[in-house]
Amino acid sequence: MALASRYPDVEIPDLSVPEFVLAGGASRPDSPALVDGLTGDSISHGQLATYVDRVAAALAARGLRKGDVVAVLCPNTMWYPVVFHGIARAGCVMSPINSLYTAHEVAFQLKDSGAKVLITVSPFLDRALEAVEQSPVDEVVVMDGAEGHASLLDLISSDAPSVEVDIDPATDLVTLPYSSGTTGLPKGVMLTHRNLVANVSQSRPLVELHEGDERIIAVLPFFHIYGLTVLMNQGLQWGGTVVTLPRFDLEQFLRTIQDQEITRAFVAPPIVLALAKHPMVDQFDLSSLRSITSGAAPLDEALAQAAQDRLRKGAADGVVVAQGYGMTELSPVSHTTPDATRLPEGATSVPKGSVGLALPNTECRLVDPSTGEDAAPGERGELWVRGPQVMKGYLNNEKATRETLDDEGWLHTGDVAIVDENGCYTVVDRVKELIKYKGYQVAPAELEAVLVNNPAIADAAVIGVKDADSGEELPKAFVVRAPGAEISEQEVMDYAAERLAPHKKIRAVEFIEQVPKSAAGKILRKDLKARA
Ligand code: AYL
Repeated sequence: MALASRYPDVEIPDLSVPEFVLAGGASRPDSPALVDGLTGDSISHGQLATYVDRVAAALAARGLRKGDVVAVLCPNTMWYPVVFHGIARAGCVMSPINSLYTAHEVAFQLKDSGAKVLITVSPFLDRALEAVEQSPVDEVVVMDGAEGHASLLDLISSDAPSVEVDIDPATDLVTLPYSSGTTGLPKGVMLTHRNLVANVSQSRPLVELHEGDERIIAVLPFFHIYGLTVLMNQGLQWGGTVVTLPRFDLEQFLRTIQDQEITRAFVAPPIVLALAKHPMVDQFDLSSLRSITSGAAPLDEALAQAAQDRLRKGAADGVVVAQGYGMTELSPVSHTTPDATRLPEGATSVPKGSVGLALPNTECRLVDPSTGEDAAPGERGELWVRGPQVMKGYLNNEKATRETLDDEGWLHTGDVAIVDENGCYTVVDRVKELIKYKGYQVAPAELEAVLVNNPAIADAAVIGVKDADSGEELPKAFVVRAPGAEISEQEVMDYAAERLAPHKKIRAVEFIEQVPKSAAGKILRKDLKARA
């Protein structure tokens, strides 16, 4: 039985992402669209539209055509949205790469996505070039410039004719982020123009928007779909100002909220933890904030309350600290906590531990995974989601697509949830392999594949174990030593750390005789969890 959204459906404009998003600032061309939180430099909405047109023209002049993939390896700067929309306007597909990836991880994504161009920044150039050697990329653009490479300025000052690419929003891809989904290695998630346009449109009725007066802090990375849709595209579509920070530093974050009078912060749980606990928070005036929304990993209810109480400084109202929920495969949002004035009829508040309500145009089911039947009212079940934000599928991986997205269009999230009588959902468990470390994905299968490449390791299995102090999930490896091998715990951790981005570090090791497996050879992670 499908559970309908408590909100009436919204109309989803039949537009490409750049047409839809950039229209948000069209009536205020001189107001800032983007601000560099470190320097205060800015790009106005009018400039943004011009730069996007130029980047698209320059890409087309290089021979890039509709559907070609352009990868971007770059931290958050105010130029990232220029690049993303330029790529999209040219009809190309932007594949965002995690800034912390090793050359090996970058190469995997370049190869798998079939990227033709890589856009990066000079501090990452060595790593980028090492990765490009093993890939189909034929040009590397260095945004801030480097000998022998075109720069962003070169693209923006191009005098190539503007392009009019015929984009079908319903079928043409706009972005290809990577996610491991419920099982296995990272896969390209095919998101269409319509997926992203829908997700921004669907989120709108839950926000009490202050037209022309919203400033969003963008410290979560644009290379993750959360940053791309919620921080960048939603913020720009609102006609707001998106203030970028290249990395999370608590003092910079707090100072930027204060100095730029930030109204909305979309964050992950570690930032809420800092807001609740760190002494430095009291030294800044954060009273411009209207909401802080946390997503990407579970947020402890008491922690959310503590952060809110502290920031309100005893006042009865003020900033709301609440949660949203989503998944790369959902563009990414399916649930969020509305502003207080945007609650659906009959509802008075959203409990702090809840991820909020299903967005408009979003249907949900809670299904007992063992029987495939709908869970009884008030009971837990695997969350299935259907709506216009559901991905088209995984790139070149029909099997994984079929395992995740069924014939009726339901996306099986691998998360377990409950819903209350007001339609507020709470995520209570995760039944998929995925581990979340500080909101980042860690795919056990990827770590296992790295470990078994070590000749001293005969077999390995990785699970997440909850750390009592931080509440974080830590990747733990169960390792079977090869006969006669003497590899130590530290050597196992070092071996993985050399090959993988820092958030994928193995943080605990246990040696075992044999990895428990089913008759079909599947790792019995439940048994390992019980043992840990
Ligand atoms: P991915 N509580 C518990 N688990 C969560 C939550 C939450 N609030 N949000 C995300 N997850 C987990 O693809 C869950 O297991 O996308 C889910 O399947 O990196 C997985 O993270 C998906 O990880 C927003 C906007 C949340 C974006 C997002 C999350 C995008 C993370 C809320 O407003």
